[in-house]
Amino acid sequence: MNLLILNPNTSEAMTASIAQAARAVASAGTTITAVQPAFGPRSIEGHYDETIAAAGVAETVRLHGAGMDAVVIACFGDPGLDAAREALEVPVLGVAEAAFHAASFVATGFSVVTTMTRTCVTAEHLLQRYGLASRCRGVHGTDIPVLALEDGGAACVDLIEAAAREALARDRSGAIVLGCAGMAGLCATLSARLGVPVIDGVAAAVRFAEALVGLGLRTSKQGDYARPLPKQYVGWAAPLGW
Ligand code: 2AL
Repeated sequence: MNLLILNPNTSEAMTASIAQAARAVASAGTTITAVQPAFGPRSIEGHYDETIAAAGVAETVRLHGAGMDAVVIACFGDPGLDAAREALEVPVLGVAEAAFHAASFVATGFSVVTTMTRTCVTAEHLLQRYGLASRCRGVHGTDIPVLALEDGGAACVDLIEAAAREALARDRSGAIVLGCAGMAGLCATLSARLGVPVIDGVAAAVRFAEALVGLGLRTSKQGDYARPLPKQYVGWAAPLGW
């Protein structure tokens, strides 16, 4: 199957590390294409960044969605997820959504360890939206900037490990969700060090996407995920209208 991994930020280095993590877990028959928007913030660390990035996601699925069997939006705020589902018929998964579900399969309660503390509220809002807030026992910022995770983030691993240990104890959690797609390459190291399930949403989303395609499931076109209504878009967004 053809799987599009869409990094909503515009860091080429992060797109490359996300693609590497995705290919490491993908099944033999899965071809990964990793892309990023042509415009938008280098990293997504707040509501403003996320709003601009969501428009980049919308444009990128229009440009690269054809011929794909599934799409993964690889930023922990899942920007543009519902818009991408409207625009496409194939399954579209967000990495936060995938990670929360994976964690719920292996622990009664999990903690999220993320980047900037200001992004914690984004994860909390998503947990509410996905109906999984009762399974999350805490969302913790490390104040590691997203771009510090470029090139694998090896320098950050000790900080993330320390935050995860504190979260496991304080929250009485059984698993850790990594709260940034840029942490994907650290999952194996942190799993080995922490001795509990550590969930990287990129890996979880790749495997869930394969499962959905294997089940023959597609995005419902009944109701709100129907194609966007045709209308004129103006200004720089003119090519994005249907
Ligand atoms: C993210 C992410 O996954 N990519 C990005 O640019 N920002 N999320 C986060 N919590 O920092």
